[in-house]
Amino acid sequence: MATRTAVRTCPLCEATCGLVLTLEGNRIVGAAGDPDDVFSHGYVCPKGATFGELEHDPDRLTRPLVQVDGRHREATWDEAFAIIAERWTAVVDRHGTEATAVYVGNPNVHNLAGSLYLRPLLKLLRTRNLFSASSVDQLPKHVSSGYLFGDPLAIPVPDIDSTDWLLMLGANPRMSNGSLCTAPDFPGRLDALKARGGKLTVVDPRRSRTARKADEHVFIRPGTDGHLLLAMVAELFAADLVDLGALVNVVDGLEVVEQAVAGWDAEQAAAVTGVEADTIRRLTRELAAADRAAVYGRMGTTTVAFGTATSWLVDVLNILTGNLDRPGGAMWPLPAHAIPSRWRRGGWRTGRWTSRVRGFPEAIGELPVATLVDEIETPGEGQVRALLTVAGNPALSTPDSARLDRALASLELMVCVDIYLNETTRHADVILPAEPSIARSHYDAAFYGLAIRNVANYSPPVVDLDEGQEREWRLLLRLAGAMTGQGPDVDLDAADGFVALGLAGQLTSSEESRVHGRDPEELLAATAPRTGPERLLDLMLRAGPYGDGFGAHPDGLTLATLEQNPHGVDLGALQPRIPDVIRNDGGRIDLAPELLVADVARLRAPAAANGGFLLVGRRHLRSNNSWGHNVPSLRKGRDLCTLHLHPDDATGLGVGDGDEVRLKSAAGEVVAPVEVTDDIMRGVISLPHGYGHDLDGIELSVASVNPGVNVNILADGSVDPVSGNAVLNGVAVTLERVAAPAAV
Ligand SMILES: Nc1nc2c(c(=O)[nH]1)N[C@H]1C(S)=C(S)[C@@H](COP(=O)(O)OP(=O)(O)OC[C@H]3O[C@@H](n4cnc5c(=O)[nH]c(N)nc54)[C@H](O)[C@@H]3O)O[C@H]1N2
Ligand SMILES: Nc1nc2c(c(=O)[nH]1)N[C@H]1C(S)=C(S)[C@@H](COP(=O)(O)OP(=O)(O)OC[C@H]3O[C@@H](n4cnc5c(=O)[nH]c(N)nc54)[C@H](O)[C@@H]3O)O[C@H]1N2
Ligand code: SF4
Ligand SMILES: [Mo]
Repeated sequence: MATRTAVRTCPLCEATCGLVLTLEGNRIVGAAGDPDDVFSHGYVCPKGATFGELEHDPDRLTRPLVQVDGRHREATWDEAFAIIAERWTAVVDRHGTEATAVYVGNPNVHNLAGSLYLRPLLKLLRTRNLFSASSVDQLPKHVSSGYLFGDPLAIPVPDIDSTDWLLMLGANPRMSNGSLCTAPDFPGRLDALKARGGKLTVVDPRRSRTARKADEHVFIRPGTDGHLLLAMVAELFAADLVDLGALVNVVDGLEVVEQAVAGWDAEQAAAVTGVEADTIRRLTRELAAADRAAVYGRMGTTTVAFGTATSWLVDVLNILTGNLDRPGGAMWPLPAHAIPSRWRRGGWRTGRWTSRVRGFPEAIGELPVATLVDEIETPGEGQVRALLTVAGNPALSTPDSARLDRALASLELMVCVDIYLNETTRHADVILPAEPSIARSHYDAAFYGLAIRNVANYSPPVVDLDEGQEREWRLLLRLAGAMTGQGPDVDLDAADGFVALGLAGQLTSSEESRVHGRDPEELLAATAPRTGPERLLDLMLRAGPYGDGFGAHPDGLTLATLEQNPHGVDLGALQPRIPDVIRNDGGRIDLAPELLVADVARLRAPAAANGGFLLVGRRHLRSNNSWGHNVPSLRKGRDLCTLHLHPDDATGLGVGDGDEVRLKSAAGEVVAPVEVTDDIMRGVISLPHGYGHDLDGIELSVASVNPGVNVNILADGSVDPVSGNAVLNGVAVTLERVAAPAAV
């Protein structure tokens, strides 16, 4: 059969690599890095290279499923939506909208449907029970950025292409390919940092692949990065090394921070973190002395008990050394699509409401998913009885999973938009499958706002929909109608027009947009005949900072420009953005937000002794959270779901490679095979997440052959109290050897 090629951005992680797909008809028969991509220059990882296998996975759902007598069977779309319309509204009629909840998962930020059409749906559902993967991930960074800069989306990213000195805590981009720092070919960029004489220091309780190739690796006791960074801040003040540089006139609260850290020092931090005091002082001096330096923290700094304080201290260090908002430091991208802020200037805060059972504060409109289980289990007004999940697998990804699994089974109604019958969706009454990824368009709205260069790249659909498939954005609109009493049939074109008009209205009323004051209807007319995500994207690009402003800047960007440039448009290196980027009153950085300064006291309090092991996670190139395990090529090679254990600890327990040990925590227990390695600190163990594909009623024929264990059975629902983010790293567990079966 004749083949053709298509160029497309990979939607599988934050790196946004360009792929060249080879197709026979509608089938992908090859995937390679796109050498002409303006950002990734041909880089590809094993997930991108096996994209075709994932797309054409025979277990992928192509028709709606409904559950009858405990079994799932295929149904028509009309049947599926009729059930949803009837039963969701019945729950609302009986118990109110607060008895309904939504969980949205990670792939939504890799997909225009989720990025553009979820928000209107969530608004219409009128419930505060909104949960997402953010609260098992980066929520602390949103909260610290919200308080520092007035905008929880204004997350500074390390300018890794031109820095001289990079301190990386709790991140492993040679495996993850980078997070909250979109940089395709992260490994190559770290190599380039080294080649130009720069220095990379990695802080991690494991000698990760990134740590191994760094100039310096510092082992740290899990969960204590905040203590380390606090000492570095104290040392900057004590040694008179604070130099705000160009930030000197925009920072408030310097003295408050100085007071808050006074009396804390490298020796105290050393006792908590296990990092030598001399190392802490030396790193502080290196940071202060470097011309262009950046501090960057990821999963190991956010999914811990002090996640928000640690995330804040990362940027406090960037600010105190004058490295924020300058090339080679920590900078803000300026993406091509205008994102009208959901937050009032000068008004951002958490805790506008609290969760019903455990009283956790709302943050960025969400409640912590660690407490979803409490909201389902605990009787009373507002008890959650119906749940919608969109592209999420909380049964594996969120804490106290065994308990959550039981709670999901107890719901009156569960509706899932997903592509698999998996650990979460097996509980669904109705599953609505999304279309194949290559049948939809792509633009990384979320990640261009976190990228180390300003780039825009749009990929049109590569294939048409097959008969019987539906577009996910249309499913979300239809759900909005069905769940709010408009019946199972909604005029989707009218609903889409309504969403577009709303966006145009937001853009024209935003002072930051190139279409401020214009008539929304006029803009809509100018985007004709586009509809759906393309219309929304065209509006955003044209209103955005490089846009044509619908005629006001004739040479500016439109969606058509991106269509003409399939390898992307490079909009240049990051530029300083202060004061525009700051949304606090007066355009000033609040270095000392009350909530965070108060949390320093918690950080400084003596920690309870822990006799057992501390559990941390890890990622691998051949795995993708919980849904990358059904791709045959990625499952080849050695087993990835093993328990990393230091040789001395292995000796102490009397176990060796392949032996099984039982891990017990406050929440539960699992049994995992040991892999002895001195790449991990003594007293620390590591198990990856997203495994445990051995449950009844799932259809993952490859993943379930070697299912692995679900590490989140061990996480007990503890959170960082400031953000509500789950504690997934630094979980206290005890280990015991599983006795070998007696010989017969
Ligand atoms: N212990 C521990 N737990 C963790 C982590 C950790 O490091 N350690 N990491 C956390 C992090 S960072 C994250 S982001 C979360 C992820 O948590 P989740 O987002 O809940 O889980 P994923 O594994 O990403 O599952 C994504 C789901 O979306 C479905 N899906 C894939 N593509 C599509 C699509 O196009 N449309 C729709 N509708 N569905 C689709 C998949 O089938 C799968 O069910 O896990 C978190 N959990
Ligand atoms: N191949 C692959 N790539 C992925 C994913 C995937 O599942 N597979 N998931 C994607 C997602 S959703 C995300 S959010 C990103 C995450 O991207 P990263 O944060 O870079 O990913 P991790 O590999 O989880 O790296 C976390 C590191 O923190 C260390 N660590 C654990 N606890 C601590 C601690 O207390 N202190 C310090 N300093 N370090 C600690 C761990 O040992 C680990 O090396 O990766 C994305 N990319
Ligand atoms: S690094 Fe991420 S974006 Fe690039 S090919 Fe791999 S999965 Fe895709
Ligand atoms: Mo994530």
